[in-house]
Amino acid sequence: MKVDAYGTWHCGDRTTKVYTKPQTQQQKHSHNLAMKKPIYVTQPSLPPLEEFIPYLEKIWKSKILTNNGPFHKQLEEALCEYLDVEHVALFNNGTIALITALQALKIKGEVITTPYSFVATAHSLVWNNIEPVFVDIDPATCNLDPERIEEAITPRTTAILPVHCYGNPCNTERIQQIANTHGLKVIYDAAHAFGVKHKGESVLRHGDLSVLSFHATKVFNTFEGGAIICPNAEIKQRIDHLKNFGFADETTVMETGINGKMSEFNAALGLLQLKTIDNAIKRRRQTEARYRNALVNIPGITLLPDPADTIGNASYMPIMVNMEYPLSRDELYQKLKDAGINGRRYFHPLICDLPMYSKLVDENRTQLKSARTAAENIICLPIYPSLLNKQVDEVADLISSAEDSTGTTKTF
Ligand code: T4K
Repeated sequence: MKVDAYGTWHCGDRTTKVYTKPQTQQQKHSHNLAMKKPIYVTQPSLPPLEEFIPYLEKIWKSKILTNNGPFHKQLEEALCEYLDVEHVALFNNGTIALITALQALKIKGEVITTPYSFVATAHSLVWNNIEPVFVDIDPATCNLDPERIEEAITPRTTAILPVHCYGNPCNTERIQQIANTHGLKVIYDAAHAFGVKHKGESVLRHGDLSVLSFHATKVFNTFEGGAIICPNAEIKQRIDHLKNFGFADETTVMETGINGKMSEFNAALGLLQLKTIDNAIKRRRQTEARYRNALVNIPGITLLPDPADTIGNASYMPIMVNMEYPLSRDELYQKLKDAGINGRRYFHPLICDLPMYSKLVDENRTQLKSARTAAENIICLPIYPSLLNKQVDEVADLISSAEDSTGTTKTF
């Protein structure tokens, strides 16, 4: 007899909802698991529904649903202030924002980027007919290793597209130096870096443009959404045209734009989310500290170093499972899953190993050793504001009491 995640008992080809009191230890364990709600890698923060209703009433009354409406304008202003940046252009998601950022700077040819990211980073290049050139990461940050960039530059290289992976700031100074030397643009994929400060200033102030994601799984969410952070009014204007089909006014189409606009619904939600974002990030950071404290001394588990001079957003909780750990990464991932804890292997597989990219990688030209090691060892543990301390402890306890292949339980 088996119990599924919804508490339904399956016996042979019969399925029944009849409750039978669990007798054996094994049955009790299965029963507890079935009764328990799974813990996901993340869970979106949402405001109380009643607080959203007045915003919806305003939308219903005005009938302005999109196209740079009042909530859209307010959110752009509020985000400039909150993020301490000059200009924000809102988008319907981070991927379209990335595609548009590349268009706005007329990037062509080859772009140097990281294979250790979500697929949208490289996809945004291919959607612009640009060839991604994958360069290895620094294992301490999981970000593009600046010391490997120059060897990948060719006459066709026009830009660098680094990712602030897990919200860890890239080495922005070194990347800018390289870009200046070789006349390259820099666009940061800052999908994970909402609110991150480095050396006292927003990490979003670096490069020519930075791109945020406000997807449901992100630190700051508008259900779906994204933004481009622009350093000046001219580029913001160009991006505003591009995200609205290229329209500059009723009859003038400046270029072949796209529909990347954020709706009033999402913008209104964003305004409400901003009210609680400081507390949400504070709570994430507390959870990260609790995990770090519980996991720091477990042989075979490595935590990424806390980045220097940084106020992070604890958007992800990556751990590396090394050779000394009694279980492989995938065995630990499965052990957590069996206990209803859904970690994720962000970012495995590497983008360069996906079928549409694998032909592009010439390992003789660019070794991706650190990226491969990270992709083979990583698990991102659940982290989100409503995750309880006791749930964090449960995850940490499961990791610290590992069984090796002989079945012996080791408690560290
Ligand atoms: N660049 C980078 C570096 C990125 O990480 C991303 C997105 C982008 C660019 C593109 O930005 P967007 O175009 O998405 O704005 C998720 C997200 O879909 C994706 O936005 C994110 N990165 C990526 C890292 O993670 P999945 O396939 O892992 O999502 P999913 O649906 O499996 O969600 C993970 C868990 O979150 C679920 O198990 C449960 C929970 N969840 C998820 C959703 C969608 C909820 O509780 N509620 C929800 O509505 O990709």
